[in-house]
Amino acid sequence: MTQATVQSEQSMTTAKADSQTAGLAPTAKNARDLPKEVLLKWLRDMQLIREFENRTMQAYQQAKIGGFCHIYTGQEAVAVGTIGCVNSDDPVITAYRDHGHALARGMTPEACMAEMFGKITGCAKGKGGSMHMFDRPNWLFGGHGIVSAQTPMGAGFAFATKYEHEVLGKTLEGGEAKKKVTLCYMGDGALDQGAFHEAQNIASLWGLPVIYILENNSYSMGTAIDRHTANHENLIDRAKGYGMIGVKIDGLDIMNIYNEFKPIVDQCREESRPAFIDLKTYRYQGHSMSDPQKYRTKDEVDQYKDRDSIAKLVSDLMEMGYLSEDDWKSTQKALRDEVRAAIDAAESAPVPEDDELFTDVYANPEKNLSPTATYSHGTKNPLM
Ligand SMILES: Cc1ncc(C[n+]2csc(CCOP(=O)(O)OP(=O)(O)O)c2C)c(N)n1
Ligand SMILES: [Mg+2]
Repeated sequence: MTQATVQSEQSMTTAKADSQTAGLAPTAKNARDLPKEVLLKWLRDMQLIREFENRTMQAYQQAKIGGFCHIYTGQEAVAVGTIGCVNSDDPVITAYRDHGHALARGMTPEACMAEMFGKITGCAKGKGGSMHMFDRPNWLFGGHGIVSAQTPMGAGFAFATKYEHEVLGKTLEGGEAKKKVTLCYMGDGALDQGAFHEAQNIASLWGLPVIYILENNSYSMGTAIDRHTANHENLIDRAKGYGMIGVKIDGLDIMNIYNEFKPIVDQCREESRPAFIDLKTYRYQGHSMSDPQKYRTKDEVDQYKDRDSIAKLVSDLMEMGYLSEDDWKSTQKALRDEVRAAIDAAESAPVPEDDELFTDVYANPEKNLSPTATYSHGTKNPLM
């Protein structure tokens, strides 16, 4: 396969959403009034993430995936529910536990899995791996491994979209500028990083439409939140200190997430202001694939599994008459097949050519401003 063929195939696999004809978020006030298709799509996406993550763990244990790898099971309702409240061309940025956000945003399982296998068909052509899922056509800007590094960038995206709308009157590409909201996800370990406080200050001072979504799973690696964060039960007070909207939401019930989160998205978009959401959730697996989990009990994990967000949505949809036992079985089977196909495709895809090492690594928008000014894609970086 030539490089050109690989690249055009790859952009087809990741480019599900067309930024020019962006999908709009639904408008119903209550999740129960949403069209049946929307609710079934949520269930499908959550189960896709669960299946994908279970197979990722297997592939990792078989040493088909290298590097750090963080599993999202337990937290599915957060990515699917919050992304379900925004338009498909609103920017999204997150930390390293990012497979769920990528899939919820519309990245194909093939592109996501191949990225972890280090293959050229991956969303970052195999150079990013598990922690760096990027999908420009679907407005996903990472996947970031440095705790809290994404929080100032979230403010930056909100600044850019506000500037396009209010100052330029068009996008940098010359398209229609709209009022956009940026979703910036973070873990509880990012709460006390200085970068986050600086970002909140600027976001509030300049009225930036960014929503910081704290995926509060109570642990930063092996350190429980009551051991790493002061006044952790009243985190939204911190947001108020910065003059931001601050709301605490139960993140295990996707209908509840929609009901509480959608009005905040609408307000931030309309009034161009930032928010901080303390979304309580739980991760079922260890911090990463190498975590003996001595810091929590099996009982605690089981208590959260008893409140599983997928089981809750299945039972709600059955009670509403939108889903039968047979439908659910066939959905699960179809997703198992889809993820298996993604694994097979990742396994058989080629690894990147050597010159990929120097492609898409540096950008030189301003020629002559840096010693790498003469560098162009595919050529050797003069600094190396
Ligand atoms: C600045 C920085 N310090 C330390 C680390 C090491 N580290 C990686 S993940 C992590 C825990 C972060 O936990 P949290 O933000 O709660 O996210 P979660 O893993 O729960 O999704 C730490 C300390 C890092 N990547 N970056
Ligand atoms: Mg955490």
